[in-house]
Amino acid sequence: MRHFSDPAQAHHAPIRELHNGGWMDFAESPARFAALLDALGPGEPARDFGIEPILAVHDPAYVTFLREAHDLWRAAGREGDAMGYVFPVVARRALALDRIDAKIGAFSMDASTPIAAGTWAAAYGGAQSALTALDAVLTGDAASLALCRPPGHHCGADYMGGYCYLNNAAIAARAAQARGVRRIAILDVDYHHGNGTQDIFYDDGEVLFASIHADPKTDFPFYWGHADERGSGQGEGATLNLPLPQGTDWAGYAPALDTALDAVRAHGPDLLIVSYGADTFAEDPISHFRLVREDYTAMGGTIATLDLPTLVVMEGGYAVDALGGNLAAFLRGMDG
Ligand code: SP5
Ligand code: ZN
Repeated sequence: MRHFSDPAQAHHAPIRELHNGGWMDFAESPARFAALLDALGPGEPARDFGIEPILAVHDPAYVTFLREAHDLWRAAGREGDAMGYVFPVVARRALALDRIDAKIGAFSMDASTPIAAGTWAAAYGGAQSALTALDAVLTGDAASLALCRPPGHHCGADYMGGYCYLNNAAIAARAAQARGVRRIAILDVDYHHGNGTQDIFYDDGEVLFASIHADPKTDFPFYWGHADERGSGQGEGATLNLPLPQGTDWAGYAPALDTALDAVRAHGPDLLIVSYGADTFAEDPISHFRLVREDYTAMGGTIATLDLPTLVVMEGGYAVDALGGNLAAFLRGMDG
């Protein structure tokens, strides 16, 4: 299948993230993007569909914040990457405060999503990659791939988190709906629960969100992704969470994938969007599943049995040396 990306995606380069009370090197590194291009070739450039499809998902005040945050940080006399350290808890008043630290806290959920000089341009380019790959599917390709980086599935309509700033899968889903493809399934196979995507579509009965991920009792993002979260209102039953324990291998994973695919079939979508993360890999440095290379081919092959027009959007995967090979193995399965 064809793949799409934007060169700006290489220039988002935060230095470090806060984790378990200490600093670690930022795991979502530019080297990931280089590894994907190395393995798959340069692919095709993203076209620019403008800001409107981004604003169909994200709050305008949040988008303005993302664009300005690094400049505001520098204007406050700070060095390095913009990063929050105070976060409003649920039910605090929404206050439109000016201090950069107050803004960051209000628009984010964690301290592992720094804003560097190139962050906005990279996130914007990634979203355009998703929109360009979507266009390929809507104009006749059976499947296409957006090499998004930074990833998207942890950020919601008005917050960033988990290395994510713009929700590429959600932006593509809303853009497809604007073009008349109303019924959509998003299948999220990243190691982490896609809390942002879930939040965006929680009340929406047209978009199924089905996710297989590490149990949030033990893993990020902790507060979402539990099995009893099933959607609300019109969206009740259109969210499916399949948490699995640390240590899960393909024997444990495959039945959950079958359950997710049954839900996709029952939903009857006209488009499938796969949020693909390779951080389920046994050697991933920040994750704890035990999938191996050949399992990704099996995963892709199983998903292909749905026989739906499919957009694959890149999410996580931090074993950089294996990342391109793992994605290529998945695509081999998808392509049959
Ligand atoms: C898109 C995506 O995969 N985002 C993941 C964000 C996870 N952030 C918190 C990671 C916790 C990592 N545990 C690290 C152990 C390092 N020894
Ligand atoms: Zn992940």
